[in-house]
Amino acid sequence: MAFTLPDLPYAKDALAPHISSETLDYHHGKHHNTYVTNLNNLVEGTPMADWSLEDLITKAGEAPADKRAGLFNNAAQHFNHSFYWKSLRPAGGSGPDGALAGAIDSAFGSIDAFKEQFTKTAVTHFGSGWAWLVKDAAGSLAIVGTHDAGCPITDGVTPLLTCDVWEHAYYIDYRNARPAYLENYWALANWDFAAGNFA
Ligand code: MN3
Repeated sequence: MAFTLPDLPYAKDALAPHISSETLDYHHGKHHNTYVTNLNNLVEGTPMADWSLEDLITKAGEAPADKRAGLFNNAAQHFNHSFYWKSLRPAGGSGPDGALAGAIDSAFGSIDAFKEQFTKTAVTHFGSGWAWLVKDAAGSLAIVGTHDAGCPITDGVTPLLTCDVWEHAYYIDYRNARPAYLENYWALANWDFAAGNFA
């Protein structure tokens, strides 16, 4: 079964002015779509066409050697971007509350301290990659950065929220100013999505 590009869970102009519809045209319509197309081309006509997306990411090492890197990169980027679209929602929603807010307080001290630490991870990440809030098997929260297509499910942790820090995520709106993109990210962070993943 072929993989498909998921629709954005909001209108293309719904994240403006923080993230423009032009950015989403390129980021969702071109970048993410290309990962899906590449992934389908790599698995077509092979036994891996029956693998789940999660298996393609966590068991890419079992694929033929000449396909491993391409499979991992395109499968993980499909997962990461699908997760990123859901990590965002139009501005104006509520902050974290309930059990997730309590877990953030105990892991980082406060919501503001969490945001500061996540922002630092995202802004100082060298080159292309992702910043994530994750939960480990014991239920503890942590902030991790992954390089390029890196995806935290390969480390057995549960992602709760992510921010794409590849330049294509912010260059149209913010040029080289990754810190400005991160400031605006907090207006869009989807805490309901994070809470659902935490539960
Ligand atoms: Mn991206």
